Amino acid sequence: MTPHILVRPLRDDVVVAARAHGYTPLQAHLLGGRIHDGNLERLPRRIQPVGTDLSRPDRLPDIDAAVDRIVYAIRHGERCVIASDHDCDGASGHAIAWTALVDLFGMPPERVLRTLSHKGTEGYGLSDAYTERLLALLRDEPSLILTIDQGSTDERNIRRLAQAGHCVICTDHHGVPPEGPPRSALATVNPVRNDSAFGDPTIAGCFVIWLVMARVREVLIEQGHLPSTTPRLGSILDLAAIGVVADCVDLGMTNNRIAVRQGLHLMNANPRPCWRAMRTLLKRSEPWDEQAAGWLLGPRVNSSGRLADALTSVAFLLSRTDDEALARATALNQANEERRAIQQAMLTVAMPMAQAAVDAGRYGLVLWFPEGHAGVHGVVASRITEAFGRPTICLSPFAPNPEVATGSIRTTERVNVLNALRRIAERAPGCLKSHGGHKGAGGLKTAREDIPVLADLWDAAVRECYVDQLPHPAVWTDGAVPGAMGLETLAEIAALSPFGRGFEAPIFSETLRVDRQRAVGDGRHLKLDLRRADGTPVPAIWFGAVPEGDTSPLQPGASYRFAFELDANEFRQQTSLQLRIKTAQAA
Ligand SMILES: [Mn+2]
Repeated sequence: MTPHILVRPLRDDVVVAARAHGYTPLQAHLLGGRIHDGNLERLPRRIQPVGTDLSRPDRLPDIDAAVDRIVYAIRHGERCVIASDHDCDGASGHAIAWTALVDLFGMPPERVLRTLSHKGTEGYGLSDAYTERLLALLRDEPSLILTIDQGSTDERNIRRLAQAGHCVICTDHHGVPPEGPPRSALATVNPVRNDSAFGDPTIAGCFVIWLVMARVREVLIEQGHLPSTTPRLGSILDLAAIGVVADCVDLGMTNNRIAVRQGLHLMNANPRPCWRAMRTLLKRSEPWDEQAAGWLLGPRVNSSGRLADALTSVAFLLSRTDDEALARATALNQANEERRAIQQAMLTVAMPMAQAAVDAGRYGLVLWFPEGHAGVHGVVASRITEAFGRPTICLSPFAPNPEVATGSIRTTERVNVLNALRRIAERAPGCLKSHGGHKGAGGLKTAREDIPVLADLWDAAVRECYVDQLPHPAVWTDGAVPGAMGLETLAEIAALSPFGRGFEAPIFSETLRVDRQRAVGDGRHLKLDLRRADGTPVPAIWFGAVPEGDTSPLQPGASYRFAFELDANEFRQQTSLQLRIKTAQAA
């Protein structure tokens, strides 16, 4: 399906305010498409916030109880157990907790146990299997268990841990069930709780634990347990930046922008061994930016958790020496290659399945892969969602019990995953064995025999959000580039970074004439000489333009409406601007 090229609505009041604040016409145009409220007096501080703009951590629900208990454990030499999710956000949060407890607060490393749920064999959260592993591991001594990026929906297993004498503190950012946060946890620090006064429900799981540890440091200093010279938590924000970027949280929000900006700054200015090693391995000469963190680091840190035990990811982040870091980076890189191969194989099967479901009139897609790999579900679901513009659930057998299907969910702008799942749970109690997630993504388990029921209910839940419109893939753009295009255009754009979900990287759309085209690489990519309406020539590259076994979709001399990003092209030590084409339509 060729995506529709759409133009973002522009808020004129934002454009005017941005010009008054000294932004260039291009920058004001971009801000006008990205800021949706009238809070404009402190516009520059919204775009480039500083540390003092962070929301106050003491407004997070239960944070005082959590901090007091962690401080008590540190001061009394209790054993602490980190119990984190296995994705990049979980691994980042895990590394933050460990670094804070051991490196900053001086806990003996042997008193901090590192555990992560195993995606393939234990599933998400404090599952039965993961809880049994914890109970066996901790049998010899009651411990303080800190969940990271998980736990809000796991009352049943938290109660088992508490009954065995352990104290559980949940730190999380996932949805809380209607009956409230887990009662058996001593504290549930979660910004999405109904009673949260924090004011920002969009922060990542790694950032929740970062805020908790920032408060723990303050209290330890107040109590005289630590010197006031103890490094601030800001010194380890690099570990949060990667979790924040990889979790695709809203980058229009101040807290997330601070984490990413300051974290990236640390990754470049004072890189720890892991960042240096990955740059060496990937032969990357440019500094880390949010795109590289999202596309290069995120998937690699995620890769070990997708296919095996995510401890390698945490060990990579915590590497003390360059040699250690390089060995772990190499292992992650290899896991990422394997993940890509599995993903490619699954996509080859998934695309025709999705097409068939679309042809059958489905708005919401449920795809079942009897041979599928749960480790790459999420990525496949997001590719399908993007390609067909329809919210998608990818399911495959749950390894410990193949009668159960486990799935990942991705969605479009219109459909809130958590709301849709709640509606399904209401209409067919028992259809969902477990479910969780947030607005933009989620996961579930269902009995294999219930998949057809789930498929109908998911389609119905999606359809309710599309009563006035047929779902279709779309590329949202900023319209035509205002004024000339040059290398300085790139600098103007970069000054507004970080970009990501909620504050999208600019994509423009213009009608351009094709002067010349030539296939490059394996013949699927096109190098183009295009011409703007005012006659200016612009070079362009279009990766994957030519479908396999087909010819170019473009005719020389004809004009098309292109959607494109602006990119710097380095050739023979000369840098020039080129367009990176995303899609084209007849003009
Ligand atoms: Mn998360």
